[in-house]
Amino acid sequence: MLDYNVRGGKLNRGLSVVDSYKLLKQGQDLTEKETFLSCALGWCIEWLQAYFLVLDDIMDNSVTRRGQPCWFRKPKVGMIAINDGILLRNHIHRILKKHFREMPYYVDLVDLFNEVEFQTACGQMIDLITTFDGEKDLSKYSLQIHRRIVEYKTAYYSFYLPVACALLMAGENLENHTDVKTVLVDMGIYFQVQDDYLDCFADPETLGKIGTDIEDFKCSWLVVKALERCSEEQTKILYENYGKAEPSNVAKVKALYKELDLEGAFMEYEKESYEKLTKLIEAHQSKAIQAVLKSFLAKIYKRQK
Ligand code: GPP
Ligand code: MG
Ligand code: MG
Ligand code: MG
Repeated sequence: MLDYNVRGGKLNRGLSVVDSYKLLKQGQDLTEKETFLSCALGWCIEWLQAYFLVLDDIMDNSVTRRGQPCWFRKPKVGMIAINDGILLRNHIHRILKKHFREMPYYVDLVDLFNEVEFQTACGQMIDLITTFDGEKDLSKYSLQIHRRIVEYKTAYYSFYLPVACALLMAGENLENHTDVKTVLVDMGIYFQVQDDYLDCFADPETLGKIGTDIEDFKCSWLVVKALERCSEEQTKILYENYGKAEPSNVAKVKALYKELDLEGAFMEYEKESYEKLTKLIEAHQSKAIQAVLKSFLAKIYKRQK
């Protein structure tokens, strides 16, 4: 179960703990213990990610993940996957206790993981209740709602958490770094817009997962942009076909996305986001923190998977 679900990802989040910690140490070599501890924290985030993905794939009725069937789709697994998700989660705190209990920042670390998990579950809740089957209504979808969902379901655990872990290891008080959090949350929103875009436009072979956002009636960045650009006639097509599982309905939505040049809209958004984030980063007073944020942005800019 661990080999199947924890491995096989890009390790962006986990490696960012190690990379960020190195940059915060400004070129000093890490001791063996520091390397080990930053790796251990990186793996805690990868286990957190595995836990979220195992459960998210059940909730989103997904088919594949990281180039293989979703864990719950394995004939011998099914809904046992829910308990596996819980076990993955429990191990985070076992790893923290085993390696960090003597550290002065242990309580802050435990609190950080708990808070971020809570924020993610809240984001997942809004994601799920806006798509609730009984009240499918596209007119309630807007950029504000999209932003609220993705800030909570993605940005905190994917972007703020790795850097916050590195800051705690470096002896920093997180309350003094709310400006760093703001930039990372914006970066996380950009990352989830990419995820929404790739869900429809990437090759599933490269992406490692088959998109389900159209079928699932998700408040995706694409559908929000489409609604902004649609004529009356096109709006009708969208209302009639969005959120249905039949391939012919999905194909009509995809054809409409092409007609509306959402690929172009995304390219433009990507360029603007990159410029905006770069400016925000360069305004930060600390060069070490600038380097941390820039290296994270470089990892995701124009990603294909
Ligand atoms: C990504 O949404 C968000 C998560 C994986 C958080 C899940 C949170 C839980 C509390 C279970 P997504 O559904 O767009 O991701 P993907 O496209 O990878 O399925
Ligand atoms: Mg999903
Ligand atoms: Mg989801
Ligand atoms: Mg997605």
